[in-house]
Amino acid sequence: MGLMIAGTYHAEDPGPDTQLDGEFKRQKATIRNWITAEGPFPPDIARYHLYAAWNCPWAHRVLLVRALKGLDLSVSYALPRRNDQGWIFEAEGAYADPLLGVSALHEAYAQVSPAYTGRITVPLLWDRETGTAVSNESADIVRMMGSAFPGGPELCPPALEAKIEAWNERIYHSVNNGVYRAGFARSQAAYDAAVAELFETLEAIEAHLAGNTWLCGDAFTEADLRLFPTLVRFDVAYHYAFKCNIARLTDYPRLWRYARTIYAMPGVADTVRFDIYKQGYFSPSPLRNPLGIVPAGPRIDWSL
Ligand SMILES: N[C@@H](CCC(=O)N[C@@H](CS)C(=O)NCC(=O)O)C(=O)O
Repeated sequence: MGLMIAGTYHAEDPGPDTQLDGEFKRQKATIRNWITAEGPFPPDIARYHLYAAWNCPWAHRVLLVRALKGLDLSVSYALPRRNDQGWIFEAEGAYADPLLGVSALHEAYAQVSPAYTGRITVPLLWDRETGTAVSNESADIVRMMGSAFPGGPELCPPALEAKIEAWNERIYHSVNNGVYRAGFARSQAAYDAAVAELFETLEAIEAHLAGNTWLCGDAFTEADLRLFPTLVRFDVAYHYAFKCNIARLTDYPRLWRYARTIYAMPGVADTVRFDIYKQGYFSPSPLRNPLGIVPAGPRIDWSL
């Protein structure tokens, strides 16, 4: 992971997210404006552009909102493997940046502020009208897009907000970020704690799904949307690359059916790229995968 300091990008490992006790702590996002009718960023989808990467689970949240709401939001996809410039783009093709034509994402961040200091992350929501970024926090982007633009399922109905928040909080810590806490742990103790919490929550969700179709009862909500990117990467990436191997997703009958039900929702399968997940999570890493060899399997049938 790298870090931009006063406008200059520094490639770094372990980067700012790993503490001395070996525990991985994800830093907070730095750009947090909101799309609102009254503010400088009005709900006009044609103004906005998304910087994403297929393998990033946080960017995947935004790709899911885009798909489920049928939003006409243009996207630049970074190459799945970061290099010493972080997230990079090609000059043309599927990994080009048609908006600003940057070759590395840090160049876009430098346009937000020439002295920008912080991590260079996707997703990044861009406003072509003001030539700056709206937000680099996926949780905010999902919430603001859910309410600012019509169409698709109501992701955060006020009556369910407290339940949604409770699941979000638990799932973020132990599952979405939990897999990273396991995979990026620098000590046995940090790994043991992360992996135990992860599987405890998966077991709790498996039990919950015995009497409920969705996390918050009868309706698909933001909580389900935020769980899916981790589930869809689980068996091809986290199980092996991040040592989350107490069980596979396919070992949990209800969770596995639930994940396939989301996968079957209109537009969702188009947001998923299993081969790219493997490319990304099995990138060369001195700590985790020095030779960068990508495993061939597993073979999984996602049909319902
Ligand atoms: N808080 C951010 C986290 C995003 C994030 O950590 N993205 C990762 C990719 S999966 C990234 O861009 N990492 C690059 C880096 O840290 O250098 C969000 O949820 O939007």
